[in-house]
Amino acid sequence: MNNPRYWASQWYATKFDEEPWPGGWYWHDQQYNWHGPYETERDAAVALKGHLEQEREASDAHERTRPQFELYYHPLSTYSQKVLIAIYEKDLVFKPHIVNLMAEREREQYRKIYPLGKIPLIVLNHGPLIPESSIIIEYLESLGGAPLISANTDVARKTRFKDRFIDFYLTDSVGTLFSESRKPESERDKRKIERARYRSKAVYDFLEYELSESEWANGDEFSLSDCAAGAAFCYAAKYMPYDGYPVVSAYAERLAERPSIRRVREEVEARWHSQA
Ligand SMILES: N[C@@H](CCC(=O)N[C@@H](CS)C(=O)NCC(=O)O)C(=O)O
Repeated sequence: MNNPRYWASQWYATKFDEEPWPGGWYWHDQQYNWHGPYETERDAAVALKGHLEQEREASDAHERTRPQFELYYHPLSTYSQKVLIAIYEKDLVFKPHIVNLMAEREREQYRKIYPLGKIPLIVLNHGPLIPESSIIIEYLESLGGAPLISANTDVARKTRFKDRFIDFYLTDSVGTLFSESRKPESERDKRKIERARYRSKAVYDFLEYELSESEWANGDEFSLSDCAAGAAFCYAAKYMPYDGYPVVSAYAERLAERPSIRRVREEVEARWHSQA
């Protein structure tokens, strides 16, 4: 065979007999650089295969580190924590934008992106905005990683219910108790505080019963509702202790041990220290 061409993918090994190169077998890369000479066609083909594998690995590594979306959030925001827990569970890559809503200019700037000024928010590469933590997590399901919403519609409905229940009646109530606690005693709204305590207690009562035989909020699989609880329980015990709720208390400990939640709480700690 004189000077044969062997196609391997779009690149090939070929044999040159004459100058300018020493005779032997060669392969060329994407930039048309020739590599060789090799003694045999097989040696050239093996070297070419190695090169293509290296290129594929480099491209896979690049894909794995390429942000899949942008996230506007703050490490101290409970609803941001809920989404971060889901992101860490799924091991997704994102471009972070920390938004400090306490800073007026930053808040105004952020409202140009999302007029309601609420975090978290994700922005997809091709433009659309996805606000609302639960809807964001629904979207994250399409990006792969560990599923957080069951394919079984009945299980999924219960997961979504617990997510909403925890958000509306625990997270928001803990938020109220926190903001009221920062006011001087005389300015506190007693009715608001009472309602927040009543609602938080209703969530604890429900979880105390519901979790008595399961590891996570919706059975034995960690799910969307645990993302909500992992975030709510970050501050809940301080304003609404688990006294008299042994099951809730044990669940809170399991949540605290979960690597995704530990990571989120380490970021909370780091943020507090950097602000101190
Ligand atoms: N229902 C929304 C709630 C988001 C929310 O209230 N985020 C808080 C931070 S944890 C916020 O943006 N607060 C600023 C504001 O209400 O203006 C969700 O689930 O994402």
